[in-house]
Amino acid sequence: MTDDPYIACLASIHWHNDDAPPPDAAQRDWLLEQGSMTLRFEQHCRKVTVRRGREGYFPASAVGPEITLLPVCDRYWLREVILYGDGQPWLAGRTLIPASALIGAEWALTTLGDTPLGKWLFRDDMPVRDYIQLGKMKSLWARRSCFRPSGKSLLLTELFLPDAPLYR
Ligand code: VNL
Repeated sequence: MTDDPYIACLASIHWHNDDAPPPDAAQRDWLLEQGSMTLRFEQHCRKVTVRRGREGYFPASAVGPEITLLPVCDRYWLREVILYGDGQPWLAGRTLIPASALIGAEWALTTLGDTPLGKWLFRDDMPVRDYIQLGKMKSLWARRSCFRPSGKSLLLTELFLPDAPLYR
């Protein structure tokens, strides 16, 4: 388990269907951001930094319900982070990718270290994003998306923490 309470919150997000109350216009603009959230955060602070939680291969049995959103595989690469804007926690992020997809360019995903994922994902142009599903953890907004770089599947979950600029 993770020792960071914000990362632990990623497991209790309630995912919305179309019937849930929508975010207000300003928050909606953040939540439906198509480009890199790291880049967007960088416009609201001097420096964005990453602190990693769990990172590594996990068996399918350890992944949780979101596994149904990804291709079947016996193990998955998991990366959990907190993203900070000028030292304030702004976002809890979780990335899940089937191990079978970590070939070719995608192998670099395992070597990101403290470099934000967006620097890799958005390096050339906009990768294909299947959908954005919104959700909430108490009063905090969350979203998740499946990206398809070179036909592979990458599930990103992002929880916007209380200090994040979208609540201002
Ligand atoms: C990371 C950075 C992940 C920014 C994110 O969402 C994010 C990361 C999953 O470095 O892992 O918005």
